[in-house]
Parts: sequence; structure tokens; C-alpha cells
Amino acid sequence: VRNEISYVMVKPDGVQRGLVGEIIGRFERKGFKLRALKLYSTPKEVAEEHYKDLSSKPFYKDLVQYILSGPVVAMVWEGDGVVASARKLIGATNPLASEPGTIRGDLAIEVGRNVIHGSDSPDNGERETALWFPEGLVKWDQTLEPWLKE
Ligand code: DAT
Ligand code: MG
Repeated sequence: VRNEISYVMVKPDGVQRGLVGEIIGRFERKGFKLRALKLYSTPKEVAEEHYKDLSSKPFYKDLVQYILSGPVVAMVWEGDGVVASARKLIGATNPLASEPGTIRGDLAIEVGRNVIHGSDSPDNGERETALWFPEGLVKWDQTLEPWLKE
């Protein structure tokens, strides 16, 4: 499994509901490496660019408005297979279909308030990271790595 990065974001509802610690904790406990983190007041152009593939959808306007409705917590997580693994931790797009034990399955009920984003492919992990963190990532040694990786 290849080393990758995933762009993960606690959406404004997650921040307002006080779920930031709960959500970050799940990624930390899994063992992935945090490479960037900020509380962020999203510029409109960034929100529109992030969701540009959905710009023809009927819910696009509401989606962008929702993402701009308050600060987000923007993060980049690194690890072997982190993109697919993060999607599993996050759960299905519609929280009513998300399995219990997943973030959306445990913490959300509506697709328009599904508390978290995670990149859907390694390429999009790179693309979204460049969009949200043009300042770059933090380089550091995770000293417990030998306890996580053989
Ligand atoms: P995901 O966030 O699971 O990657 P996506 O990329 O297909 O899902 O869509 C991005 C976001 O758009 C999703 O988190 C919530 C919103 N969305 C998707 N489908 C929707 C729908 N049918 N109605 C309203 N919002 C929707
Ligand atoms: Mg998506």
C-alpha cells in the first residue's frame, strides 16, 4: 500500500457542534500522521474550487453556502492507504446510510450536514492539499512510528 496524503476537513457544523476533538481523535488513534492543521475561515473561491466537480448539481449552491457558513478545521493526514482508510472512518456520504462506528454514522443525520470531508482519491488528496494549504505541510518525525509500522 502506497504512502499518501488525504485532505480532511471538519465542516462548519462539526466545529459549531464541538466535534473537532472527537473527530481528530479518531484519526490520531488510528495512527495516521498529522501533516497540517488550521481553523480556517474559507474564502469563497476556495470553497467553489474545492467542489467544482459538483458545480452542475442542484445542491451545489447550498453546499458552497454551507461550507462558508462558519470556520472549518482543515487537516492533512499522511499514511499508507490513508485516503481509502479515511473514507472508511468517515462513512457513506448520506449519514443515514453510514455504518455505526463511522464518524458520519455516529454523529450526523443529513447529507447536507455531514460534518466532515475526506479526499476520494490519492490524486485528489494532493490536489485538495495544494488548494487548502498553499503554505505547505509540516515536516516532523513521528517517534512512535516503530510501534505502528513493522
Ligand atoms: P463525499 O463528501 O462523501 O465525498 P461527494 O463528494 O459526492 O460526497 O459530495 C460532496 C458533498 O456534497 C457531500 O459531503 C454532501 C453534498 N452532497 C452530496 N450529494 C448530495 C445530495 N444528493 N444532496 C445534498 N447534498 C449532497
Ligand atoms: Mg467527495
